[in-house]
Amino acid sequence: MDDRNLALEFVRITEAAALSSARLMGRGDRNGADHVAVEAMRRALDHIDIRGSVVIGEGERDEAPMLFIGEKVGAGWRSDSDRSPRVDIAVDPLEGTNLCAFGQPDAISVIAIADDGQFLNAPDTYMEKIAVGPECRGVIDLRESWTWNLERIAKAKGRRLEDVTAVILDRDRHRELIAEVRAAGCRIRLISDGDISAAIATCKDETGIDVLFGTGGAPEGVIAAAALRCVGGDLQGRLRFRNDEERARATRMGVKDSDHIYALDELAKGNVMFAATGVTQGSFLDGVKFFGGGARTQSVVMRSKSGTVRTISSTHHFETKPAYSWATGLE
Ligand code: VTB
Repeated sequence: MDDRNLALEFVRITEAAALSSARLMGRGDRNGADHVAVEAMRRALDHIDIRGSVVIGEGERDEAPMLFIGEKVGAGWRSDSDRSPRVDIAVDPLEGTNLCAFGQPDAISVIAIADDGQFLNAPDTYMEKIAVGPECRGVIDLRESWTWNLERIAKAKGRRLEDVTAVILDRDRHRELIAEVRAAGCRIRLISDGDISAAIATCKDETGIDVLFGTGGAPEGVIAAAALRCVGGDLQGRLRFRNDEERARATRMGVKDSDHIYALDELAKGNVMFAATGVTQGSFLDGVKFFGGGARTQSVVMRSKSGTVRTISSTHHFETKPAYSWATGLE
């Protein structure tokens, strides 16, 4: 894929989804906020000259009306020429639906693109993860204890354990993990949702986050892996099933060894591209800010091939921008 030219196009997609859902920030309606993000993203995708297949999306065809796994998206499918690139698409139109619904930080809209067949077809189950920034690439190991990993991270960063900060989803299932990290003497930032943002935060010094630990969504693991491939971070993941049905679903989707530890490039291989726009104010991206007749957004777009990270601040004027009104319905 000629992802150089596509990069800016993809930012428009996450901008559209972010603008739509940001309008509903704090209204307590997570499904509503998600729904408008999905719709805007789906419409925006349809204007891009690609032949895209959704591999990570809103769920299986029977449970999601749009952006379901296997859905074909992009203008390329409607043209006779075979020129438009075939790409696989992983989306989370609103990562952190609760964060948006309650006006909490770090809700983002994300999309990741890879060549055909390069993303893990992750079933909609859980994934246990460790994610770190570039300085700790190659030092983590999910087979080892959390303490072992913390010690290696502290060493790689030339820090005392007391000065290492782990971000962990605040869930009952993490009680032992949290106790172990506390016993190791490390700092913890507990978050209510949004482990894609948290994984990316490990790659940015200003966030003060050194590592993401714990179990979140498997699809989110693949999207986070795409982002970390672009910025030179590292992530390992192991699928975790809540019941036999989830296990069976994973087998149907081609998972052979359910205990396999996926390395970064098994989750997202080859050339990948990642774009995200902030919905609510966050540690890694600013949220959408409205003004009379328009809004400002902040996005990031990055490619694994070049490693270039572009931060894009945009000012949108809804009246003069049919490109957004058709996708978002905003005026
Ligand atoms: C995470 C997080 C998401 O779901 O994947 C988490 O990144 C999974 O855990 O933002 P739970 O099922 O316990 O929520 C989210 O929080 C979205 O719900």
